[in-house]
Amino acid sequence: MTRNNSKKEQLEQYTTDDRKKKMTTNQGVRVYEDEFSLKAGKRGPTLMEDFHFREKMTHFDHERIPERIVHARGFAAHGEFQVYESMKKFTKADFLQDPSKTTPVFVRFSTVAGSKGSGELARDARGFATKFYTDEGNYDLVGNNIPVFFIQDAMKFPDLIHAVKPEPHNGIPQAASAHDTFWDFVANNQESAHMVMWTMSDRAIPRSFRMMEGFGVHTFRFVNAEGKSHFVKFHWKPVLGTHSVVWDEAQKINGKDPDFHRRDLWESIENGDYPEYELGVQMIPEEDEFKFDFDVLDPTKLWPEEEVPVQLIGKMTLNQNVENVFAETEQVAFHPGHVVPGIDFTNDPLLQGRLFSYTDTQLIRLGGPNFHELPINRPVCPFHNNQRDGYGRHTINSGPVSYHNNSMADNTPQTSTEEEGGYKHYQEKVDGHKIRARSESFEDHFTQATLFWNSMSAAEKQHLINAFSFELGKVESKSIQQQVIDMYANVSTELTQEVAKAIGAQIPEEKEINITKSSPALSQQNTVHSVSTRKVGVIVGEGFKGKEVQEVVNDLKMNNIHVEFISNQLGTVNGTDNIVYEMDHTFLTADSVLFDAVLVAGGDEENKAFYKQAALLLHEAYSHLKPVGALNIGEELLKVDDMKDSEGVVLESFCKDFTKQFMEAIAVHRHWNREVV
Ligand code: HDE
Repeated sequence: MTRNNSKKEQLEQYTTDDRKKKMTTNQGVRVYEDEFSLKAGKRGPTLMEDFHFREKMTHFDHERIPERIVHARGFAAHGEFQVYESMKKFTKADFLQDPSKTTPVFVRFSTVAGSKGSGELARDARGFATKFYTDEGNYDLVGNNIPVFFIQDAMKFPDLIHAVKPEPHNGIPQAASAHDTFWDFVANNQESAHMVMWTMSDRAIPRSFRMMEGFGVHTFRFVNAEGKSHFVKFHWKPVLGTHSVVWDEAQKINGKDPDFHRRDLWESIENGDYPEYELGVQMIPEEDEFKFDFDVLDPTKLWPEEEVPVQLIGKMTLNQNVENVFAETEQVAFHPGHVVPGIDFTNDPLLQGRLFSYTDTQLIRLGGPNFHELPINRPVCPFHNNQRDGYGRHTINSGPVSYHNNSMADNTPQTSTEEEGGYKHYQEKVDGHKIRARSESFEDHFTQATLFWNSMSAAEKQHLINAFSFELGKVESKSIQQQVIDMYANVSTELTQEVAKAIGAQIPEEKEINITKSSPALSQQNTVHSVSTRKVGVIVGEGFKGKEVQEVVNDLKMNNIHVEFISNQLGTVNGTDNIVYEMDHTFLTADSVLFDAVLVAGGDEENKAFYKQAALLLHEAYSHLKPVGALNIGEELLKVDDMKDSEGVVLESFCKDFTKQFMEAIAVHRHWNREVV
């Protein structure tokens, strides 16, 4: 279904439905035959004059474009944004003035390191890029799901990416940071210490694109109509909370369903479970620039929410899937330099370098300077200037004049005053020597890495220890392992000692770490918990207790929990009381890692093979700390290994209100206490 917004209306002009049409060549000539090339005799050679074959094959031969140098694996959707109340006091950006105004958006989520076909559950940062099609032109908020970055200066970006991508001599490993060159980079570029804490944390393996935060990372500026500026950091807060999977599960999902995240987004939108995110801003008045113990221009630092609160200023809803992945998701071109009046840059040296890179990369990826004319990239407001020609030009600019100043067209297209909406750069006074150097105020690489560690729950700390131990365990060089251990001795003694033990490295001398501060907002433990849109696999066999199961299933569905039935065969499975369910999966096509919870609902009492399969699913879900439940005979499966006494294990015979307790267990997401041995 196409929903109406100004961007979708614009895209409709370019959308073609080929169904029920006559086939033609690209020149519009009707095609007579599309299976056999034109030959000199039935068994003879193909003839050059076969224009249909030539055209079809040539187009096919040129179908691919270079994948993005980073963030190649991505998925996108359309939606809308609305501000809660006018932000006039802080910014003149038109789309942030009027709560009744709806601005179309297009959002692309991505992993960073992997190539286009890689698994989506890689341990990695996620891209979270939003294009707002405002009435004043496109505004792109090109962010990540982690609020800081590995490096402080764009100069180092090619080095960072070379280090994390597959090693060039053998092309291994794909979509993974667990290898020597990445960790060699980390140890020798210690500004990465803070970001690496995040990429080793649960944040790097999100449960869903719908359940991760987004961050603009850099410090931008809001500028109001009076010219007053505030430093601003942007946040996206998912309404469903921020949740992750566990590492063993992530690796298995990559095999069972490498499209897990895109499928989740696609299906949610198709089901009408529209993902929602609130836009938050942290603001610091310009005059307070030097009041903090971090430099506001340093992209390896966050602004603790307890010190600079996040104000929620609007909501984005993703409500429409793309029509065509190549035309939209692949051809969309984001750029942190696409700003509108009221939003401006700062001197963050990472941001400054990005302002160059994003147009540059589109020139090769999208084949020339006219990529702004591709339907997905076109603003919804008119655009006029004297730029002309180039590969793939669509616009037919009429008239002889393509220069400024001119008299032949009354000096049009005309520039605009600030009052008319002309973009006037913020007039910051800059005065300095030309110098290649890092500011001393950027030199503390460890304080916020420790802040992050201090803010984690016990389970999250354990995950960090495990992640470092996994990644460094895959590093072959003992020297690199030791360098990283020595580096993290500056962050946390506990972390370093545990990891050093796990990988057989030398435990470094204990350093005095005086950072005791923590920021509760950084822990996912403190996020929103909800059952809405969670997916439960319900295992049923022939003869299940119809009414009883139906009651549970209906209650789950009423709470917007998605139920999928699993059995040993597809087709229908019959319960008592004439209750019949159509199966969604067999034990072959289902896997516990694809569900948020598993429920064994009973049936097939005598079928040992059935219960063996059910037990496998259940036990794996249990080992990934998921809620598991059992009704009737299924309970036997949970009465082993002390499972029945564990958190998040719900047995019908032990509770009065099974469904209520099962849902409470689902809302918790993962029962971390089970990890404690
Ligand atoms: Fe990017 N980045 N980046 N990046 N980035 C690209 O642009 C770059 C950085 C981010 O879904 C590229 O069109 C440099 C930070 C996202 O299409 C490229 C530096 C953040 C996406 C590029 C950074 C990001 C990209 C590759 C250091 C979070 C995907 C293809 C100075 C705030 C957008 C493309 C999409 C993509 C360069 C650092 C986010 C090469 C030079 C920090 C979400 O231009």
